[in-house]
Formats: sequence, C-alpha cells, structure tokens
Amino acid sequence: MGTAGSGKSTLALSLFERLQTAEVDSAILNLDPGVQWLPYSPDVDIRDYINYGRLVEEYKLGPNGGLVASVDAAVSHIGEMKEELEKLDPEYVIVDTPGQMELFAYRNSGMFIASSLAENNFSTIFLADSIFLNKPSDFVSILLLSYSVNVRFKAPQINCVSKVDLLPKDVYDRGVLWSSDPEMLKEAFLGESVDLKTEISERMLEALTDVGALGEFIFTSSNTGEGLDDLYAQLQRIHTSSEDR
Ligand SMILES: Nc1nc2c(ncn2[C@@H]2O[C@H](COP(=O)(O)OP(=O)(O)O)[C@@H](O)[C@H]2O)c(=O)[nH]1
Ligand SMILES: [Mg+2]
Repeated sequence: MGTAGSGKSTLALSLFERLQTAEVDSAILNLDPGVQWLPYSPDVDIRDYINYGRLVEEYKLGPNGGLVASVDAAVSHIGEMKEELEKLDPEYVIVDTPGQMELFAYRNSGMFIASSLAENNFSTIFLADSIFLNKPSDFVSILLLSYSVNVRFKAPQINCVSKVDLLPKDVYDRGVLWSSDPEMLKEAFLGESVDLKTEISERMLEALTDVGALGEFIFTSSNTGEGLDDLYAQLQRIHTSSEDR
C-alpha cells in the first residue's frame, strides 16, 4: 500500500525477484483494474475478471468511479482468483494494489478481498515515497497515513521508505534519524513552523510513537536493491510459524 506512484508495482517485482534468489516460490497478484502497463507479468490478474473500460462505458462513470466499481465488482471473483492461486501453490503471494491507495485501503471491498484471499494470514507493506522526507511535517503526515492503514487492516505491517536512491545523502541521513528517533523527529517537527498547534502536535507525535507507528522504516530502492534483504527478513519473521523454523 502507498500513495499513487510511490513504487508499489515496481517493488512487487523487486520483491518477487528477491524471493526467487532465495529459491522461495512466490506469485504476484495484480489488483489494479485500470492499469495499462505493469513492470511484471502477473500470475493472477484482476483484469482477467473485470473489464474496467466496459464498466466505465456501460454505467457512464468517470475514471475514479470506474475504478471503485471495478474493485467492488472484483469481490464476486474472489473464489476464482483464489482457485488460480491455489493451483500455483506459492509460499508467498505478493499483492499489488491499485495505484490510488484509497480505492483499496479505504473501501471495504479492498479489505474484504485481502482477508478472504489470505484467510487472514497476510501482512501489509506500506510504502512512504521518499519525497515525504523533504519536510518534518511531510514525514509526520505519511506516518499518520501509514498508521491509518494499520488501523484498518489490523495486520502486521512493514513500513518502508521507497525510492531512496533518489535522496541526497543529507536528506537520507536525516530521514534515518527521523524514522528511528522520535525525539529528533519531534524537535524538527515542532521547529518547522510556529503556526502548528504546538502542544497538540507534540501529543500526537508522542501517541504515534506509543502505538509504534514510528517503529522501524526500511529504506528501500527497487533500482539498487537496497533494503530488500531486510524486507524479506521481516516477512520471514512474520510469516514463518514456529513449526517451520
Ligand atoms: N528512482 C526510483 N524510481 C522508482 C523506484 N521505484 C519505482 N520508481 C518509479 O516510480 C514510478 C512509479 O512507480 P510504480 O511502481 O508504478 O508506482 P505505484 O503507482 O505505487 O505502483 C515509476 O516511474 C517507477 O519507475 C525506485 O526505487 N527508485
Ligand atoms: Mg501500481
């Protein structure tokens, strides 16, 4: 999950390749009904079941209305998608969600699809685009978004910063500090603007820290492969049951 263009589809491929290197069998499920081009070839594809263009024509919908209708309509094909996945029988299914995250994250059908397909054995990966490291308030806003996804999906969540290859070294280093040291972030955030309601902001940041929203952020790049080992290690930690170890 992540804002539009945060690098979800690209990371789906990088993670798939990382798992391949570890000889772990995985499959990619594309849940973006409106996507024209993908960096990978999906093993299971919502577009085989839902015709976005036809829904838009038939019901005279705008682009967003069409996407909403498509994701809602996909609910009635969960059984078929699940059957396809069961035939492949991979260890991991990487699910690529629609470009605009609200279609999936903030509609009941998205959550229903995820939990039905995975029988609740799933985790969410949240991508914070590296552009959110420009200002402390940008980073705080993406923390809130990440936490709101976590509140909705109630699943183990791995937070990543994406596209870190684009960051100048000073912004990268500052980002590492903000995402690992709540005090550093608080200081930067409160120092950014006198307009912010200081005391409430401070309490909000403390609350985010208390609920673990700050926690660990893996700095990833699909271009250089940075962070993919960590991401895979986190997935193993979450999904390897004690019997398998
Ligand atoms: N420099 C850089 N660009 C990336 C990276 N990951 C994705 N992109 C680019 O960001 C754009 C959006 O990526 P995409 O995966 O389609 O985002 P999505 O909408 O979240 O699925 C594309 O032009 C990608 O090539 C990365 O790690 N580094
Ligand atoms: Mg995408």
